[in-house]
Amino acid sequence: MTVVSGIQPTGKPHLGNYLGAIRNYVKLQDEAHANGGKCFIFLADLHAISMPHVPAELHASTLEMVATLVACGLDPDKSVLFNQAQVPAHAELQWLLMGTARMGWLNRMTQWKDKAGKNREGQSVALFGYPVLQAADVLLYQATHVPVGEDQKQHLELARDIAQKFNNDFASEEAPVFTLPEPYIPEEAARIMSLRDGSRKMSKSEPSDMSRINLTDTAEDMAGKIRKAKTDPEPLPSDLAGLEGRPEAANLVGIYAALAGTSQQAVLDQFGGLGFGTFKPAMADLVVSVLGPIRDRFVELKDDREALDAILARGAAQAREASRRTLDSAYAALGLVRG
Ligand code: AQP
Repeated sequence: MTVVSGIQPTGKPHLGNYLGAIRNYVKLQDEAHANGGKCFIFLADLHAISMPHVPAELHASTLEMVATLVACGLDPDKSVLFNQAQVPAHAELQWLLMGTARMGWLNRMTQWKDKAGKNREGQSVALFGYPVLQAADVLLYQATHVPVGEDQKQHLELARDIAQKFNNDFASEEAPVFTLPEPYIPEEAARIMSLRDGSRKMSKSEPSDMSRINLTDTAEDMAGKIRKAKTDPEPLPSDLAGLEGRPEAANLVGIYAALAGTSQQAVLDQFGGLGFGTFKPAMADLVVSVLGPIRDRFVELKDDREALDAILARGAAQAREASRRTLDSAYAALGLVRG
């Protein structure tokens, strides 16, 4: 079992990142550790430059994200925790895979279409090639399990297509260069939506801070955002069918269930027939009880830059070592000779 996943150090990590991805990193880290497997979790700083960014803030944001991941339960003694910029093999393999990825495949990516909008011509080449770097990220370590939110499923399928075509074109069936990665997307909490609009995913880049619960928010901020979350005037239904056509209500029930570790039906058994005036304070208590301790640990860790830099340096050395063999095989398979 080899677990690989990454998160961009852009903006503040939110409840969607936590439930859709980070919580599963911790779960798989512990499973891998108990079974002699490996877990690589990286800060995707190379991905972050695909959109406008402030260079002077990138390293500080990266360290802040490391502090958040550790606060959430990632353990540098169990996982290899690093940033892409310190492991040149990521950028190198991306280039090697550029010859295999097809324009048509990338053109179909929903994230590209969403982020580029109507201004495709004005986007960076890096935004278009983003999924190829993502393929390199996981293929470098022969990943078997890739914990991601639902929005990244399409990119993982593309990584499989790239790996398959590369293996077919440049390797033998008996000795493939790449393992085909599997996405790990537990059904619950695969897609957490904005608190202001149940049709849009909760996102770091959404301008309104009221649309998301940041892992670094205070208890008062969290409770305030839940109190002001968009809902409808109806009470909660007593079965799942009653949530149809009510995206905001469905989102809040989904968040509650994911945090309480129960089913959405169990939440409706408890709150069906009651209004949001009762449900929201109960939800705020639950959110604060789960995220409050994470925030407290984050506050303890965030200013110790030396310790955070040391975690990244150690992880990068381990990642450079772990990625060498696959990178060498990819160069050799393409007929590229290096010294
Ligand atoms: N709303 C979400 N629900 C469930 N999972 C989510 N993820 C992101 N948003 C949700 C998952 O979090 C992981 C890390 O995300 P990322 O920072 O690398 O990329 P992202 O998808 O670009 O995150 P954001 O918040 O949406 O950032 P912006 O706004 O910058 O694009 C991924 O596994 C992702 O699936």
